[in-house]
Amino acid sequence: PREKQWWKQAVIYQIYPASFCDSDGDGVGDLNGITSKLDYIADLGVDVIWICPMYDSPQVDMGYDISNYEDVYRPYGTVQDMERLIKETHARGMKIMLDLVINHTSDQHAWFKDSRASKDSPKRDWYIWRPAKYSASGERLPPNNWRCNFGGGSAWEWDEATQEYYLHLFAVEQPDVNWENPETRKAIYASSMEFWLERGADGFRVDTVNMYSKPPTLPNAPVVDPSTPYQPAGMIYCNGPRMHEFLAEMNAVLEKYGAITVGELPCTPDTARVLQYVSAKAKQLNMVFQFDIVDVGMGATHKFATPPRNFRLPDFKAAVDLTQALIRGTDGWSTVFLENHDQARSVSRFASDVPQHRVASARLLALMQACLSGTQYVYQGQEIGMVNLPADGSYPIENYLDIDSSLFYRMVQERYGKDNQAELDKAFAAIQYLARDHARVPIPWDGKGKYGGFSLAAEEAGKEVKEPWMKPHPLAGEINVASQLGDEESVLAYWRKMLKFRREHADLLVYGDFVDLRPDDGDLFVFVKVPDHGGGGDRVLVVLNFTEGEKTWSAPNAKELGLEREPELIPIMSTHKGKTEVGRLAPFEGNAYL
Ligand code: TEU
Repeated sequence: PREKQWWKQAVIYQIYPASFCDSDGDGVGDLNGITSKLDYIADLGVDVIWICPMYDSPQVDMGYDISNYEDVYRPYGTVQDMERLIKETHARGMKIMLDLVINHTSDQHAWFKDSRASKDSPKRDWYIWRPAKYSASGERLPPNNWRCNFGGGSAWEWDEATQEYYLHLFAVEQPDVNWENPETRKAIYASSMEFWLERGADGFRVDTVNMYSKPPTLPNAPVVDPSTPYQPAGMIYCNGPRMHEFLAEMNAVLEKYGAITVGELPCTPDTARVLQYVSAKAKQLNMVFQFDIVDVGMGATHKFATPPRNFRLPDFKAAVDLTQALIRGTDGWSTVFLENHDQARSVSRFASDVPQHRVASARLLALMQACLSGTQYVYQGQEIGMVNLPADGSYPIENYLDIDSSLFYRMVQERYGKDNQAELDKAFAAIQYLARDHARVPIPWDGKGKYGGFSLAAEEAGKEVKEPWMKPHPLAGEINVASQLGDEESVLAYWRKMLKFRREHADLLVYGDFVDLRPDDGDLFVFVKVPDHGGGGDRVLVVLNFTEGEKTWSAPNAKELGLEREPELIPIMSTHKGKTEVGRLAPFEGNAYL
């Protein structure tokens, strides 16, 4: 049987500091705001919190551009506030993970300032500098055709002063660190990891963990989009030759503290490759985030090059199957998540956010996730069923602030002209569907408070409260924490129930094997969880209706379920109250049977 570990059955709750809770009324979330909500989080049934970057940063990419690992972004608080948050988290029996962003730093980090100062700077080699190439006609060109991850431009930026290009896989202001340099690696471990482990952090969510080692020749990416010189190159720069050596080195540090890790693995669809990071034997990472599920419906050449809801349920199910397969017959481990700070809201993406269906949809997805194997992650606001920003004009494009959305929109304006309404509408539709902004709106703590109660404590203390850094959700009056807290029928109550249900049936729900019984069904998701040792014993059957219509279904027989006798199908959980009938499903209804 599969090896049990506390972190495998843990529920991890992700917090985005800027948007979680504003304790002082300045319109920006802060660490003391997080501390003030720890009881709320613990009550949900959470074991670990993960805080997105709270380090000092110019905030070009909301803190994923770090200018000092050893300090806190002042509007969020101080190192002392962080120490208090760690202490208070531990006092409630929870653990705390921080975000480890070490593929790149901010261009305002002292290391990069040194590096760019001159070609002879002792830190020149701490980043990735290359000379220009020249075309036959003498035009200056970047070293290769890689596109950066935001907008549509080159991954190389020309530095006028020292006449070389530097690599930035993300924003221009996020230069990639040169991991080939051992001195740089040592400095990274000390500054970003040990500094916080010494202060009580229990682990890290490791940003873009498979990008540290670049292929030495920096080869061109194949041309998939002939309309531009810059091509998506993730398949080239991810999973480079020295990745596992670097991770082993990092682990020597992490192990001293018993720290746990979850690493982001974009551009890695191959299960065998993923296992090299997350098999227990490999000792690289405890957990990984695969992108297969959250990439469903995204454009092939560019994330936003897609019309809304551009996928069929079987695509979604195949992606779920792929991530669940990670633990099938292996010593690897999986994660369960549909949301994070980079994703639009799951109810809007994978089910339905229209008023008559959104509560059922949120419950349906909660039930589904509770029944999938791996460590469960919940992103702030997911537990109250938050949905995407509306497309009805109440949240215009100017309100979208994320660099990913705004650079894309600007690229479309530049390419097609600011008066090409058809192209602009298409771009906005994609943003309304997939933008990271949907996850970054201030949490509505109380629909009756100002700005959705984002700064409620300050407001109640009679302070003047500023408008939040990002415009509040227009539906804050309808979807907020306060109105769900006392309501047993709320999405919040349902999530709490789901996390408990998951714990009670952990052998099957957390550790069991997943089998999709009807992979081609375009309307229903029907799967079974079987004991991981493959032998006899209970199974959990899960039936989920992903449509707006009523559906009928026939129960799988003993053979399909791997049982000797026909199953009795005892209902153990439903999205709909008092539901026991087998064979009929209301819109977005889901049921689990033993
Ligand atoms: O994201 C890494 C990532 O690989 C991308 O999928 C990113 O989400 C995508 O380009 C956006 O469309 C991580 C962080 O989670 C993200 O917030 C940061 O912006 C990024 O790294 C750079 O640090």
